[in-house]
Amino acid sequence: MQSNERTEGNLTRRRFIAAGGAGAAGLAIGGWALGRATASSEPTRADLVLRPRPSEVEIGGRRVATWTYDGGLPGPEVRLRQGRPVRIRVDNDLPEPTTVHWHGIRLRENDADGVPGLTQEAIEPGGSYLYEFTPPDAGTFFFHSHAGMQLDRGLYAPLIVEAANETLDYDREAVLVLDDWLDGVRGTPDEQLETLRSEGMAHGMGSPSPAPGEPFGAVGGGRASSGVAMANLALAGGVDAGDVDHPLHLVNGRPPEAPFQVDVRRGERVRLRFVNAAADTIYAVFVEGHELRVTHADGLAVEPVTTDALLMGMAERFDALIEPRGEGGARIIAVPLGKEGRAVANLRLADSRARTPAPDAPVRPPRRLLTHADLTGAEMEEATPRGERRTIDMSLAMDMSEPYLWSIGGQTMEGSDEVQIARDEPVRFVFANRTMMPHPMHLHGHSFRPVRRGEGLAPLKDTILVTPMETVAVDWTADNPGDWALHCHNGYHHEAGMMRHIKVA
Ligand SMILES: [Cu+2]
Repeated sequence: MQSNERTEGNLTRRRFIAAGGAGAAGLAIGGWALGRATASSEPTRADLVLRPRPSEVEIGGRRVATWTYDGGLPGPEVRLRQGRPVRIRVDNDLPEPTTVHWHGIRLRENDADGVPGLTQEAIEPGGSYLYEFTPPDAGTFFFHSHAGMQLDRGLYAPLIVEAANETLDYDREAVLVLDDWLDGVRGTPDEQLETLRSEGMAHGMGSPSPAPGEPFGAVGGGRASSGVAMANLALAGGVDAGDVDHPLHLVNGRPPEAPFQVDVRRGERVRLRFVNAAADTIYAVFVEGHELRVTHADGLAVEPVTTDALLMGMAERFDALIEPRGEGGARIIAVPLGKEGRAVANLRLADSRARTPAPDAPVRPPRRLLTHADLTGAEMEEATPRGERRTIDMSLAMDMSEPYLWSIGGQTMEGSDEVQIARDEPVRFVFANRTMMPHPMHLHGHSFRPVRRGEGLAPLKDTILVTPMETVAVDWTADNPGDWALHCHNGYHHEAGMMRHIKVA
């Protein structure tokens, strides 16, 4: 089970910076003893060892059999320093092969990217693999298994890269990892996938969650983006937002009836790092009675913008500042689009006698819902490429040759062509979604910018939500040679063909 430090969760900035200087490699690991991997019996020296293994975890008082990293749910938070090399050894104690992917890290070391069959052979049961890389960017990331349906078990954890020079001013931070949960409660993810393959998507759909009262509006007050429109449709039951009916929605491994607590003081600036680690669920996330000042998307800085709620596709991350106010704290709520239930954590005010509202109490609806379309990217030092940009069709579709098969650019992963891109070539991927299902599209090793009609620099993203029947184009420059995955981050779609091999050489 989780250590006390992990459960309490809230490291103050001062504490984690101090911890950051303690490890031999400048590595701070939330809730972990430093240096545990240096015992003489270890076969390979590493700064940190992860042990994926079958575990029993407690979720709101019930014992659940699942797979975790080292017994915790989520796994141990890993904190790295920007620009500092790290060696992480993974000892596979699972009964199946596994790998670890460091999601969103634009690592130059292709063999550390963790895609089985593409960047490494999967780690066999009883085997080990040493991941060595240097995180180039600071920010909010996460790591997870990239093998089979293992992400929809408990094999995920936050990965925070601390800036070499932090410019954001805040007093305290909390990491909030969202997850949809069924493993050990309603079968296993593998059984769900089998059901989808044999019966198709009609099975297992949840009925729509209760709408938060009124439809969401746009952040700028103008025309709502397609993401806002989809969120409103999903809440009204007019569109499917997932394939699987997950019985539980968790924040940091906790259900609403035993919520994760974020302890804060009135008036301080709190940095909330949100990670959507769900396999099949898009969330609308908000803190009741508080505005969110969004500062980062997918780890990287954006022009700060104020909203009431965030639309978070699977594998997206957002950082937002809040200033706690009011009496008795507030609930942090993630409403799963098109599904029942909600995920809840508590913002708990120090020196307050009033209580936070009960997890299932009615929700005061947020108004403005922020999507990537509302963000302006911060200028990075990257050069804007000149000359022609090659456009590549990456249409998102169902492949009709089997009941549950998803394709990108007309091909499913099995036997597909490599997409060959020359080093430093400027390219545009066009994600034309020809399905009634949203797809969060993720590219490894690079970030891209969504193409905009209006002015303003789009934010850099590594994962972008493409809503039903929408077309989103993204521009990027292939400046990182290697074999990279492009895939939908719906774990079920991904496993059912929705991945391509991008070769940059
Ligand atoms: Cu998908």
